[in-house]
Amino acid sequence: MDDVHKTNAIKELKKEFETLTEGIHNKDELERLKVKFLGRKGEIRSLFGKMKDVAIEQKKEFGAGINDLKGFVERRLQSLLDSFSVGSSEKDNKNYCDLTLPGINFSIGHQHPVTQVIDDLLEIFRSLNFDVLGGMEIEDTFHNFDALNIHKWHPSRNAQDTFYLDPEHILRTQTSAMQIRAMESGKLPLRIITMGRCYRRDASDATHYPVFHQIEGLVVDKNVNFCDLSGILTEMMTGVFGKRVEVRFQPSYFPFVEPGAETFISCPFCNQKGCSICQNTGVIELGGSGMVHPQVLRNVGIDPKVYRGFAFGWGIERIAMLKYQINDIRLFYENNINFLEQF
Ligand code: FA5
Repeated sequence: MDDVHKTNAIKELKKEFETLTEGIHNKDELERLKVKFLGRKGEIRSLFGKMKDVAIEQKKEFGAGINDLKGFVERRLQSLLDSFSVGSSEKDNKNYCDLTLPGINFSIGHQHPVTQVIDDLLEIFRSLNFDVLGGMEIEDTFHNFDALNIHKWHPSRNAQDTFYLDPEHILRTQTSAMQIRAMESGKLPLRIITMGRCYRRDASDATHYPVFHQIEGLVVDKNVNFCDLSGILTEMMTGVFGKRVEVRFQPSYFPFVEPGAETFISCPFCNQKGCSICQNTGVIELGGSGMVHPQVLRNVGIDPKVYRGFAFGWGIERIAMLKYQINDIRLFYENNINFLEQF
């Protein structure tokens, strides 16, 4: 066998193999091709059989050429096999990556509905030029009760209602304690809000929880009145609900305001026609408010003949329940991800 012939035999076999691979559509056809080329009586074996006809000095080169071809055929057959394995079983091909499969959903954290309402309120009051005060959850009885005109015998001081840390320190029951701290600062006029957690030994039910949030507002100036209070509360609720709501006052008693009022808003869901949310009353109660009691001003060294103030304190969960139409406050604290993901 001369040089030309042996080179041609290898080249032609390679060409034939390449042509045949183009017509392969499944594993069975692939298996038949494998037997034809790599089988015991296959083409490559028969090429090796021609070795005996090759001159002794060319045997090495001829053998290397067949081995190269064999390697080429094996690699090509394997890659075809891999491509047919795609979709049948991932195990067959560890490198397989099906780009058509849906991606993995990563859970993205988001804000708790109560935090969302707190952020809304912050934005509203910043736009109304209020300062925002922080606050402490552990308060002394002077700021939480005494300075707010809450007498020693008042039932809210009872250990059944308040969490005492020691006889003079408690978990604050109301953000009104911050009214005193704000006025003690001596800066007048004052225009502040403060928000945060409050604690009461209330049994939990659909509208009460032992820990809850309040927003407290306080304005102290020389010439403020109930109309200003009404205007601020109207702005606040219109901002929260995104539509005009009206504020209505009903006389009520809080030791630190005079006159004091329970505060209602027109139901933003039925425009006062009556619905299940407002229990057909057309209005919804949201918290207390009133003109700061002259004695409270005196308690912090402010002359009530010169300055007047108004204040309000509302439950934030209550606002969030209305805004998102949630009928049980406990849902906020159960940390059920399915519930929280809706907001
Ligand atoms: C007060 O706490 C007064 N400090 C409010 C105030 C401030 C009046 C300034 C006048 C001037 P009251 O106890 O009613 O008032 O609570 C106010 C709001 O806090 C309630 O309307 C309610 O929305 C919320 N709240 C009270 N207790 C709970 C509780 N256990 N769970 C959830 N929310 C509560």
